[in-house]
Amino acid sequence: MLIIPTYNERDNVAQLVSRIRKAAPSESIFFVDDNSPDGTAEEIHRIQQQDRRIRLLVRKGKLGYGSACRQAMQEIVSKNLADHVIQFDADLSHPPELLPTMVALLREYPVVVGSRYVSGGGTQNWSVRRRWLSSGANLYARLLTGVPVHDMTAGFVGYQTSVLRELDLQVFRSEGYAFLMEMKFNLHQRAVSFCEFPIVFWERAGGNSKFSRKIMLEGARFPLKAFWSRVNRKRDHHPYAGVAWEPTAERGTKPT
Ligand SMILES: Nc1nc2c(ncn2[C@@H]2O[C@H](COP(=O)(O)OP(=O)(O)OP(=O)(O)O)[C@@H](O)[C@H]2O)c(=O)[nH]1
Ligand SMILES: [Mg+2]
Repeated sequence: MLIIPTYNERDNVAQLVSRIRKAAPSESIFFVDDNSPDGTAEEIHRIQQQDRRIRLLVRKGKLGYGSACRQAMQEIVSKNLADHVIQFDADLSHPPELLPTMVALLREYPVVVGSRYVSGGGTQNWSVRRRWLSSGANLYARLLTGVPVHDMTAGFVGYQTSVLRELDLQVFRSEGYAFLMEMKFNLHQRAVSFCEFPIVFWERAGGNSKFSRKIMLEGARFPLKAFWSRVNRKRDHHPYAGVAWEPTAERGTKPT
């Protein structure tokens, strides 16, 4: 099942669904729309009349990308709706033509990442500045989080549902693309392994980006928080961790 969060994507959804259907006719789609003022939900509702495999959840207002993905994941897990879950953007940046590859890899691997930063992957219609910024941000995220994934902010990601069941999604807080790092970090902490395959990411053709200063700051802060939690984890697993050490007159040595 695909999870596609939408906010003001009315002009993209028809083409998106048509390309998805050509590549993956039987894959269910779960749209989560935050009551887009441009009428995205009405457009999805119209498409739904001809496509029974489309689910639509309309929320009260703009609650964020991260929370949209989490809510859909929680529903899929709790109602056992599918054995795999694939996150996908509505702006045609991710190639629907690679869905069969994603689904095939998910039969073998618990988490599959459509990656711009492995051999054969890349970006189209991005300025040199944006390319540098994105690869710099990825390197920063990879080093601080310690997650061995080349594309830490990849949003075309598939999970076996059993893996999502292990996560406590309610404690996740990220709203923007930091959510993508938060997922990968938490899975890595649980020793889940990743498979990356190359994709070419297309700059959105229509509609507007929801990228904001707040989302950027959250994205810059998350790797720092992850690094701090790694340091604490290491300290907690230190042999002396949790052992109160009071030197005594007889035995002034550290406990062993
Ligand atoms: N439900 C919901 N969806 C959202 C929200 N913000 C973004 N989205 C959707 O999440 C996906 C990714 O958002 P984009 O605006 O493309 O963000 P981005 O890919 O980081 O930015 P660009 O590269 O400029 O496109 C798109 O399908 C959006 O419509 C939100 O607050 N709520
Ligand atoms: Mg986008």
